[in-house]
Amino acid sequence: MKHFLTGFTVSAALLAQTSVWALTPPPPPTEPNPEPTPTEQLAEGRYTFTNVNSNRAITVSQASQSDGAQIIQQSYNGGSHQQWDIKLLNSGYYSVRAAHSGKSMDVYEWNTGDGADLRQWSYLEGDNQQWEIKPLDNGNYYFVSKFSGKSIAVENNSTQNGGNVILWSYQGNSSQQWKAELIGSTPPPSNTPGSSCQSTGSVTVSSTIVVSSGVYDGGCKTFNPTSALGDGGQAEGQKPVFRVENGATLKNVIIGNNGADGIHFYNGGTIDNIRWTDVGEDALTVKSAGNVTIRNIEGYNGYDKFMQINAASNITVENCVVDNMGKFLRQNGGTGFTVNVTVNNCQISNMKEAVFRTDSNTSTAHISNSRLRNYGQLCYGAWRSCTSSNISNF
Ligand code: ADA
Ligand code: CA
Ligand code: CA
Repeated sequence: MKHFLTGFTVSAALLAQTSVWALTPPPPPTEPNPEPTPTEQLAEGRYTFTNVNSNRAITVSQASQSDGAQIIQQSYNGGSHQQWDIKLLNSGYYSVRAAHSGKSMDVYEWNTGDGADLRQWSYLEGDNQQWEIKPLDNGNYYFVSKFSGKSIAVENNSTQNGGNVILWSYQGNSSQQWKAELIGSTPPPSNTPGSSCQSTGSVTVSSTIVVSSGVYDGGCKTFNPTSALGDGGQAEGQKPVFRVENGATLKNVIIGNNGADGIHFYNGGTIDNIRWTDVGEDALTVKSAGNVTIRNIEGYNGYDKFMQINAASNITVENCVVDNMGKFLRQNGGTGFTVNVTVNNCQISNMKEAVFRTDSNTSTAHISNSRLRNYGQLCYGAWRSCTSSNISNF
């Protein structure tokens, strides 16, 4: 049974009277462990919590990102919506936040009663979002809400997938006890300011600006292409706003709302402190082989690709914020040359298809120390290797 407290308030007294759970005899206490593992306060980290009665994991229903999403029990399948980051607060209680969303276990609608619903909500450090996680002699744990003193339980002692997770006075039942399994440390929040430019004025660009040596400093002006370069839509063959060649550097640039074909690289180069306010056909393209360094950038609202890679290259991306694209990086379809890309300290969200896509089985990708949200597949295609480390979801 899904709890019926949705969108309107029902008093705690009414809940207590009408809940079926109150009428169901509790299951027998768990078998005492013959050699009890000494239990201890849980260390901070990322955990799964598995119900002792049902052997199912505390899960945010359908991996929802929304406030108010149901918390239920499901067989554990490795999803980050079944993983919880716990942190000891100054109050002496823990925060308990879903790894996929960063949102908190929350006593829904500040309901003090037995049968109150447990939902996901943005973390506000409320008393209804703070928990004791108490060790038992049998090696298991139970949760106590700082707000209500009630314990986390599975409604009606359900053993089924989808069984609702609620609050109830602690009675020692196995459906109120949880196995805690540490699966890793909580990744640190990354520091991803993107570009620091505030626009200092605008420049009209009617032919591509070529940066062929040294450093071109755009002074944080907004560069607006005319229709001579393209319209920033999805037509191929538009011209770039900047062309960076032979190891030169382009820095302190805002590319305005007609993004045309962004920035092209020939024989390697560096871009630093760049913002695309509305990515055009794509944001940047590697046109010939080289080493490309990309740092302190942010880009928004590309229809298809952010980075288009049309030649063998080593690409380093450091500190980026990229939102709302088809793909973060695409090696040109059907090509077999080798691209090695490393991405560090980035925030990537709302990719319709993937973060990394290639058709080349010699190419590699790695992303580290980054935050991801709603990104489709991390690795799409034939990658020789495509790996990640220290990723958090938000
Ligand atoms: C598409 C298109 C390629 C190339 C690329 C790009 O992948 O199929 O031919 O134009 O875009 O560089 O934007
Ligand atoms: Ca294209
Ligand atoms: Ca293009």
